[in-house]
Amino acid sequence: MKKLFLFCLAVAATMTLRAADDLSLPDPLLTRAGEKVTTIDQWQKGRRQEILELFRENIYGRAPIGRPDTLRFDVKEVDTHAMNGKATLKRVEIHFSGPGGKGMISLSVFIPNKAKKPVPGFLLICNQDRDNIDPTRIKKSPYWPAERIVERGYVAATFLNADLDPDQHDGFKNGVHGIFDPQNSKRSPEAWGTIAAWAWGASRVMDYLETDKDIDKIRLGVVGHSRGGKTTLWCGAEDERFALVISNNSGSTGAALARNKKGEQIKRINTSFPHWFCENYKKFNEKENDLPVDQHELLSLMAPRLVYVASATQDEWADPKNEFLSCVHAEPVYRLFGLRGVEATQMPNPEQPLHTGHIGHHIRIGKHDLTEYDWDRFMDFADIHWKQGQQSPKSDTLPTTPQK
Ligand code: GTR
Repeated sequence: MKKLFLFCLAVAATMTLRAADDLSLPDPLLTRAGEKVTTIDQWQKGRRQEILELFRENIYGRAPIGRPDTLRFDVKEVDTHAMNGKATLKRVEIHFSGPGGKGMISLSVFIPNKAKKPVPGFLLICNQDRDNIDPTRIKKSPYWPAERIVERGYVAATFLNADLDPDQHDGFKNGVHGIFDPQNSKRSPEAWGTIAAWAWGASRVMDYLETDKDIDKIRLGVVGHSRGGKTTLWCGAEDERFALVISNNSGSTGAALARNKKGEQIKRINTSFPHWFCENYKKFNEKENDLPVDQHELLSLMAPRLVYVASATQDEWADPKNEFLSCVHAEPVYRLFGLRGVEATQMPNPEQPLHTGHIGHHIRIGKHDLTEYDWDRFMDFADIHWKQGQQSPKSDTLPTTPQK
């Protein structure tokens, strides 16, 4: 049985490499100097840093600061009877300041009362309007089904991306760019864009979450849809405290490979949203093959943590096929850790999730959106990998523990 499994892995590896060659994808396990990465140590200390730097320099930009010394948490409200007594709601203000002024993230967290503490959970980076994340729960939205998340035994936390940086091209004056960017000097072509600013915000929220004794800081997922999904991937690459990184319908410069991409391409995204990425990214307009990285390498930066890519059948702008191929081509890095990746080389059928490996995937029937179906699949995946067997994979699927 074990021999058969190893044989299948070897065949899959060959197929993956062949497909990678066809697309001229950079090999995540080959350094710029042409050295093959064969050990975890070489990956962690060398190649991982090299890839991360390439993404900073060419795509998302470089944040000028990590955790500011001025960071301060102010717990404004603790309501132990939220959701008809099913949850405790905490509303926390996360304050910071820099040379250009002050900022604040407003965080809402629901912790299931019945669950054993500390409780694992999900942090949504909300890029829709405030009504989708109403902490009073007068307004409810499938975009953030907080009741459902709590019912399934998880923490539901969220904040608004606009708290960090409004989604407009204002020359990087407002939001955290204005607060932390070097004053009176010309902006570097590697300076952080808006996606990186939102990702930085999720890390500041993590700074709070890891201090809360009710929350299981080693089992926290970060979730985002579309531009929010691009943000979660960049956040998970920069901040290894997130144990699970979920990108929903993230498409261009999210989960989807840039090379040979259908729908939105680099020139288009840089034209419609000139503030999302660093200035250097514009060099790759209509030149996706010149990029020294591709998005499968962004996924590979999550290894050995869990990563999840969700697509939708009608979301052609995002390109579900290239989102899936990214998962396939990130897999060699997971195998270096002795872990399974997405475990498929052919596009799966709609609503047939791939959950047994460390790279999760599903394609929902429908349009570009974040729905309760998606959330339920994210929680199924977390159940399998975090709660070990409460909703275990079917007996004919393979275990998820590392292979020796
Ligand atoms: C689109 C954009 C996509 C995606 C989407 C969204 O207009 O082209 O890259 O991010 O917005 O965030 O909803």
